[in-house]
Amino acid sequence: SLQPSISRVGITLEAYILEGMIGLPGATGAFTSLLNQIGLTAKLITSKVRRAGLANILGYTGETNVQGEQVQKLDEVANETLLNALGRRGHCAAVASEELEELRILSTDPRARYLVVTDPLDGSSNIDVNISIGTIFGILRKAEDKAGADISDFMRPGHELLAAGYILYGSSTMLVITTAGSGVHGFTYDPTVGEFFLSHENIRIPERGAIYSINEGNSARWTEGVRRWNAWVKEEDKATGRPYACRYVGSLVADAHRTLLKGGIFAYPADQKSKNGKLRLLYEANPYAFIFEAAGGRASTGTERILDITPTELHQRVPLVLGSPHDVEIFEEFVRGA
Ligand code: AHM
Ligand code: MG
Repeated sequence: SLQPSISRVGITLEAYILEGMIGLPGATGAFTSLLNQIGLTAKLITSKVRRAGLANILGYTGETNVQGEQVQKLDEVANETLLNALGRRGHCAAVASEELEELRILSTDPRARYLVVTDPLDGSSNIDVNISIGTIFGILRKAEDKAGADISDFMRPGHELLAAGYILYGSSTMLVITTAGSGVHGFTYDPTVGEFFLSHENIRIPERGAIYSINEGNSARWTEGVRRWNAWVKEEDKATGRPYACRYVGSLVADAHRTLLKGGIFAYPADQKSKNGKLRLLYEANPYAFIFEAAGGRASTGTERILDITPTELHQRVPLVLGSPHDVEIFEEFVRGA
């Protein structure tokens, strides 16, 4: 008999959101609208990132262009693009951005219930060398009905996130997103039609992997536990698939994306110089921890679950270990000295 055509090909991000495949049970139109604004932001920033190399030539960005105009850096452009898009519909009360010293209030309407945390353009050291960069975001709900928001509204542990995702400007642009309980889904951008199409439905991280990702240049400053773990991944042992391969782009969005799809481990631990690690709890660690757990992976500081940490400052740093459950477990064992 003929099978009806229930095609998973050609589903756009918008359609997926509209069908409630990503969203919240009983969600209001406001949340859906916010997700759509993020989809729009992804298109707007990608068009800017894709012209980055032309910036100085064409005068889009840079320091001072040939016309002598003051021009902006790409990370500032991404930040403004995102703030404008999120501010347009009025559902987002405030944004905490890695690019901004202070919170940015977008709406003082008490009905604006959502808060966004973001690193608008992560991997800044890779911008000038044409290597993958990305945008990271998370959405929280304001606990109280009040006009605007203040820093205390953002001091929520990551397990309270309603949604998290990232946009990777790689050889293609991809948007990966999860809303509480809906699984992790990836969409690939087709620039010829200007749409994100579902390409990776229900991403699950492998139980264990064979790749480790860490800035090994810092090894002299690591703790003993991290050094012993590092020696372990490089040891020869057929039974446990070692030595692991080493891959380190230096853009979290790229390193985490590879880890999510292929399994293994990414770590930016604390060291003698960076006592709390380098990455930011609100903008980087929490969104990724939320995504990795939703995909069956784990996210840890090495000693505790990232999503359980209650932040005390906006720009707080945290040691970050992301990956396959088995690989994060092994890292933790070495840190414990087991
Ligand atoms: P940024 O927010 O200034 O771009 O820095 C964050 C980046 C991450 O993308 C990446 O994981 C890390 O810094 C790399 O740091 P390092 O160059 O110390 O290895
Ligand atoms: Mg960053």
